[in-house]
Amino acid sequence: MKYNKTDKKDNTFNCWVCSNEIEPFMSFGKQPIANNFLLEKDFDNEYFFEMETAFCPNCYSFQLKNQPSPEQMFNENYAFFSGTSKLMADHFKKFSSMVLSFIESDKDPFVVEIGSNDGIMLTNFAKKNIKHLGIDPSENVVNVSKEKGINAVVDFFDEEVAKKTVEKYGKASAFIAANVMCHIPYINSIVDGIDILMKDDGVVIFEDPYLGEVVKKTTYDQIYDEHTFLFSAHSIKEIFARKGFELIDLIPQETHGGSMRYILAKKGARTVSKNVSEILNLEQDQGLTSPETFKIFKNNCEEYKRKLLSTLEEIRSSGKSIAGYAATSKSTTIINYCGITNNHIDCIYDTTPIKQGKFSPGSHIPIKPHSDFSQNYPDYALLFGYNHSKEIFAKEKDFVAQGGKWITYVPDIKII
Ligand code: DWN
Ligand code: SAH
Ligand code: ZN
Repeated sequence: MKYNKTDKKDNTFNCWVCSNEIEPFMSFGKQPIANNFLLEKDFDNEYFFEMETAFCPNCYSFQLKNQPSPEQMFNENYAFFSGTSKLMADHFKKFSSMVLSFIESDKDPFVVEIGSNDGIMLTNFAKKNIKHLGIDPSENVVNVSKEKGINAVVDFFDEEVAKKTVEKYGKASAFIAANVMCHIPYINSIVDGIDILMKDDGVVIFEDPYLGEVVKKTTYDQIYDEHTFLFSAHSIKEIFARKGFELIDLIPQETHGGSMRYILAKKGARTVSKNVSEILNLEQDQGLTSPETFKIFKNNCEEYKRKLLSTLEEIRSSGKSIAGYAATSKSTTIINYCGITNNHIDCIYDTTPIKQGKFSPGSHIPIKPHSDFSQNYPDYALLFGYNHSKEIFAKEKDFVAQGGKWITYVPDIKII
């Protein structure tokens, strides 16, 4: 795998995409591994890194300067299981139908998904007996997908893995990914791999949290160790142009607080939707190609940090209790950047068994099973899983009925 960490004496580094020399515009301070829920005995050895963000004006990539190695983040103890959200399962069912509509004329369809996790997407292809392969380096989640009858391997996708895949299975009709492309620092090797893997008329469909939404709503919690990049249509266009791919469609998504689905094919192979030029123009208007935008973003992050902390402190000083709801990866940035501790929130309730009984990364707030929530309703619940608010509000009506209040911070800090 190609992963060359840069470590220069000044604060500059080479853009992960185009090697242009760039400098971070902001630091979120020392951050831990966002999915490293840990036991008390491991507190002293916890890994931290300085989380700094930069924008490359040459290829428009918004990126982290440093992050832990991919193996430190994605391994047999990975704590995120995609299947924890029912609405996401519905979302991926619809995603799979769209993929099929693109490859319906292919007599021998073959779908490759990277970041296939517990099989939430590929189960839709497996059920239809469509040849598929999932590639994901986190063994525990891959094992769950295999139990569902999915064909998957434990590996980090890159150019070499693409070659091995073609040797074993032949070329792919569709390369798909959700919330994983933005996790990969050696993104050029991924594009090389896609180029090797794809049939000439193949289609590339993936989605990730969208930079335009993060800037608009100041959802800086999308920035954490795993997210090397926050993409825009401009950055994806640049990243794929080197291998002759073009954007053929762009479809905004509501998932994960605002995402973008990117659809690409070899230049000239498929019709280009008018959405592409429309969204590229909107990005220009929003300033997603300009470094000035990120100076404003930095100020907005600092203001949100102050506001959230003062809201929590005000509630605590009135003697009321607060608990976190959903120990999301995103909450690691909120908690550690804002300086939220066990003095602010008593615990975080979460449905994932391997997080329960452990402590949150960095700030060491206890994680409790979701089943305990209704036994000990707090006065206020801080909604770390705001991207699942529809699903969560629907199942927590009793919390509100008995007088509980939600604290949300996207798009604004509100008590509801
Ligand atoms: O990009 C990524 C996305 C796809 O998923 C990964 N890098 C990691 C992960 O991010 P996240 O942890 O912020 O994802 P979610 O889906 O916002 O949060 C999942 C967490 O929320 C799980 O620990 C389960 C919990 N949860 C809960 O306790 N009650 C979730 C739901 C829907 C609930 O009702
Ligand atoms: N697609 C799922 C999971 C996203 S979490 C969803 O949207 O819910 C990101 C996943 O990407 C993790 O399971 C992680 O193990 C995997 N991953 C990270 N780097 C990868 C790489 N180089 N190749 C394939 N998968 C990778
Ligand atoms: Zn660049």
